[in-house]
Amino acid sequence: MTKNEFLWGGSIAAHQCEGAWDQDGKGIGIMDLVTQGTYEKPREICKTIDPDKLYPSHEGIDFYHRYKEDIALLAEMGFKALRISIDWSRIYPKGDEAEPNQLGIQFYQNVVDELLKHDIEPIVTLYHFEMPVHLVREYGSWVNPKVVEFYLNYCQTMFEALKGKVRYWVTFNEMNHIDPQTEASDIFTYIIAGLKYTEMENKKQTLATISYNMTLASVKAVKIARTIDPENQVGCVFGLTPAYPLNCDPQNVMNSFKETDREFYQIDAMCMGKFPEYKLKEYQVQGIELIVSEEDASAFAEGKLDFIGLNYYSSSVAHYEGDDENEETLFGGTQNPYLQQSKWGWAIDPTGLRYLLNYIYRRYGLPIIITENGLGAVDQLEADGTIQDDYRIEYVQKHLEQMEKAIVEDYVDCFGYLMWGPIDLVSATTGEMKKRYGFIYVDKNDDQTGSLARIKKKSFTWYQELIKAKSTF
Ligand code: BGP
Repeated sequence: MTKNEFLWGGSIAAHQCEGAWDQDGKGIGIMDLVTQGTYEKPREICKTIDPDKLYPSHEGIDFYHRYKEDIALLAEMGFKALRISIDWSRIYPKGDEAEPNQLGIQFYQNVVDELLKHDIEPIVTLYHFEMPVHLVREYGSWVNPKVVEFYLNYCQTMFEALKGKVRYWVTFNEMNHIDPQTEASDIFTYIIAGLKYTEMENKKQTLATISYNMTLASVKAVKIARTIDPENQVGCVFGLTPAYPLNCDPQNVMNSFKETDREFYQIDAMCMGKFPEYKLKEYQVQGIELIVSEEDASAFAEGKLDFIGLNYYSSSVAHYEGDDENEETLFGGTQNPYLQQSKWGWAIDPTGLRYLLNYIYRRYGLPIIITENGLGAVDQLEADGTIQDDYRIEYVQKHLEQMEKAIVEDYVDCFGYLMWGPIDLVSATTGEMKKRYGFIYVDKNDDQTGSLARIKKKSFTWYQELIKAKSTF
């Protein structure tokens, strides 16, 4: 990669693509216990593996064995960067071992070497819903500060193992869905911390503690990364949704601000050098106990992020006076009449991307990389072997137009665009293969049949040409 070259590329996550869930010493990760679901039927979170049920992470798209072929295809598209995640349970199968699993380390070294061979910058996420189940069962997950220590030990192992090869690190993916102020669905608290919301005792206290410990773990990881290699650039990825007001009723505008803003307190903590006072006061009033020790305070001061990763898929409509706040929906709620939705009910809103890029940049002044964006859609494999995914091209194109406006007209420092799931993979929220994002089709169906063959979609060539045409803004 030449300096200042815009990082065109994509993002994938270990549990959604690797498969090989029990090979080469890997332990059981939290997502290995989650079944196949659909839009209508939520994924089931099991205590043990039931041989009669389907668990999509077990095979994924078999990236574990096919990474060379897959990376070659991404290189053919001209990718400048690929964001991967490391599955913690491959490195420390139970999470609390004294020594790491060398085969797990070797796999990621191989993947990173393969990327570098093709001149693709690896961007490595250390925690993308992949936590050893043992840490949840034995230690109670992130509620326990010991888990912070295990996480830091794991991070240190990977910083050392990939030193000099990986420059961009991401401490966590989307921890922002953890917020004690909101009701959560089981799948969201589970994917982040391995715990079901409905089974949590003292929900607010538990969520606040988990969130605090993860935030603290992130700032401490930043410091370790820099100590090991001052060249390391460390970010954290947040999945953000602007919540628009239903109308200009000032109360609704205020609701909109609050709903959008409530996902920012962890970013404040990671970028402003201290855990925000407003959050601590909020906790105090609610009887939530949280003590920021002196040691924690210096960790926040010393572990500020180098960049912010933004996952953006859609906007929403904020709760308004008189609506039913308790309505149980996954990204549902009130639909915006100005926007169309994907088949999975996600509002398609390119302008929301420009809005967020501006909001984040003006608040923190840090470089931003779009770490996820894309359209989950049903693709049709035609008889002639082609996939005409014009809807995907249109989606990405429109979002890129807004990104360009943010960079060129609003002067936002955005240094890359990583499309989510450039090769079809398992959906995180529903577990489906049918919900496809890729430029590359994977022949695999929800009943786990299929040859796993990779087929280029129409969007493959489109993205390839786009990358060729534009190396900076
Ligand atoms: C993000 C996650 C990804 C990815 C994406 C799309 O929140 O970071 O892992 O899955 O959402 O969601 P889904 O796969 O459910 O369509």
